[in-house]
Amino acid sequence: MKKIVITRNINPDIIAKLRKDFEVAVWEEDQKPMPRGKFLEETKDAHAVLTMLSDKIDEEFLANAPDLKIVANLAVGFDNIDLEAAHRHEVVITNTPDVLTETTAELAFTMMLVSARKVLEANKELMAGEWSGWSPYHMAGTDVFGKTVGIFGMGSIGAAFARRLSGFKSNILYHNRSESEAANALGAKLVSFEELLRESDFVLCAAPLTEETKHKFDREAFEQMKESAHFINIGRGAHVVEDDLAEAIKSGKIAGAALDVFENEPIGADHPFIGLDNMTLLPHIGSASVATRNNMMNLCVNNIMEVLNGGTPITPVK
Ligand code: 8YV
Repeated sequence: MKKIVITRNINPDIIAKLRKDFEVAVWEEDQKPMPRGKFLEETKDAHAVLTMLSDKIDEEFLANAPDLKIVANLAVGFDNIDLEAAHRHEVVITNTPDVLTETTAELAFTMMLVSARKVLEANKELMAGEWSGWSPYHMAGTDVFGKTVGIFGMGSIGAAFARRLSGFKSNILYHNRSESEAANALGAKLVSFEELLRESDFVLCAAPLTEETKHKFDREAFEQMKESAHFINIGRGAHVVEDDLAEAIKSGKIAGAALDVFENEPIGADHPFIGLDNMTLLPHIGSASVATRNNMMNLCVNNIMEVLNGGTPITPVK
């Protein structure tokens, strides 16, 4: 019987269909990734693995699993995977595009509004019993309506975010490797990275992490942004030099930041962002609606079944 290793405790109803024809080993400890040693041990004789971003798919892992046919990554991003090594070992890699687009764009939009309107500070004050009364500028934030919004990375999530701006009479700028027809159709304008930083009231990072985009948002970038601007990141933490962002927030170089991703997750109490004002920090929940997570899991399972049954993967990463 072919063996499938699943590195997180995912919905048992969704993996039930795998159990009919395959041996399935699931790491059942919630919220804790399968330790590397256990992962290598468990996957030695595996034919498929269902992985998360926290699982490194590298030469060591691939050389250790000679029967492996497919790695189904439960994410649209695949920066945890050495694609070249996977191709060398003739292992199919799949991801979960499209099914999470709207959910992730929705969170990005929420983060922008929350940051602009000081929603977290206002809620915190009230919950602490510290609301002393009305005053004209109490918790007065900034409007999103009518502002310039810059999107770094105009893939499907960037485009879904841009679509949501249509009710806000926004001026939309974007920076991308290539022109996006979907963005152009919304009236968005392709600009240089510098123009995006200079002109935008809100800057959203929705790009995949690559060598070119790593640490793109550094001190120099934050210095070019408006002092009234907000930075939103639902891409990857490593797009940002985190100490530089902490400094930009502390010194008022930018007005606020809303982040769903961090360079080393999970972050703890000693992280430079903890305790800073004007920061909306979320624990990587971009695609976390129940329906979307189920769709992502189903897509991984279907990819695995296709490949192990000799078919064609549904969403291969080329
Ligand atoms: C995943 C994500 O839920 O899809 C991605 O790339 O970052 C999230 O949607 C998370 O990475 C878990 O693997």
